Amino acid sequence: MNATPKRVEHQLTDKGYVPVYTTAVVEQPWADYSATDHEVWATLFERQQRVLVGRASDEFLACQRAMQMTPDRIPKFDELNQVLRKATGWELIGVEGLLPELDFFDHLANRRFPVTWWIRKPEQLDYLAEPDLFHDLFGHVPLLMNPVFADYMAAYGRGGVKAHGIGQDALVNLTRLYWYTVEFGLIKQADGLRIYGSGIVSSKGESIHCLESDAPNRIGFDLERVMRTRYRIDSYQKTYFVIDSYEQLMEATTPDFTPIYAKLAKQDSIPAGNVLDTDTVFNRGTGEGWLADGDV
Ligand code: HBI
Ligand code: FE
Repeated sequence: MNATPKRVEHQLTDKGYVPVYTTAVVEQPWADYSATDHEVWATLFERQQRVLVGRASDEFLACQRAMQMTPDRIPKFDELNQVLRKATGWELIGVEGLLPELDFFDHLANRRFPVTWWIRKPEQLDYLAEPDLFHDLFGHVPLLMNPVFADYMAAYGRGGVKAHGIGQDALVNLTRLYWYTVEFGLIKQADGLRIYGSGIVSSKGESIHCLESDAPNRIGFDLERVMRTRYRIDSYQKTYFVIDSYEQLMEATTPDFTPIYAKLAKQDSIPAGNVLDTDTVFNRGTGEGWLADGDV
């Protein structure tokens, strides 16, 4: 198989020029996956399962069990959809990769999660610049089984469609919210901080770093604080935000964001590594290993 995804164009975004693929929804070409593709899935799955014990949130692990994904082969989207639709009305759709933002938001608003159909190559095991099947399926899909988080993701999509109509500043604010929750979020449990962000759970290094390194800040989630805070795309995050519960996340998205965007437009963005005296600080990072510039 090893067909590479069809690159249509490059879009200048806050992450620089990223390949933007066709917006087409594609059938998962499951029969065409090679033995290598299935081996890459198995290797990443088994490695992350070991790393996430005691690190991933209880809810993430419970949802993963409910989805019954296994390491022995790449799961079939239509099998997962039987389970997911029943649980929260969400479904997976196959895509070539990154979608233009409005398409992405529209899918989320309609409870469709776009999953890249191809999986990384063995030589990309530890890092690749764009979301592949492992990042999307292993990282993003399980928590869509949780009704509250599923509602948050749909509300986020609706917010994104609206923000697209308001303008670029609103989109940047909203992208930061996605980044610091859906991709790199931590949650407080009785037994300590745990991971729920997809960008972390699909990465071995960051799963360990985000909880155990002294370098990063760990700060209590606050909607406007997060929406003002710049982030990293080329290295581990300098700051991780901690929610108390998925309900807290859902409640944060209930107000109309329009007045919030207007207020934030008058305030400076906050560098990724800063700690404010108004922050609830779980850990003030040492900043070891941080790059001075490159905050997005
Ligand atoms: N497209 N397929 C896909 N997956 C994403 O996670 C994604 C995207 N397009 C845009 C995007 N994410 C981010 O810019 C969001 O913040 C909107
Ligand atoms: Fe992602």
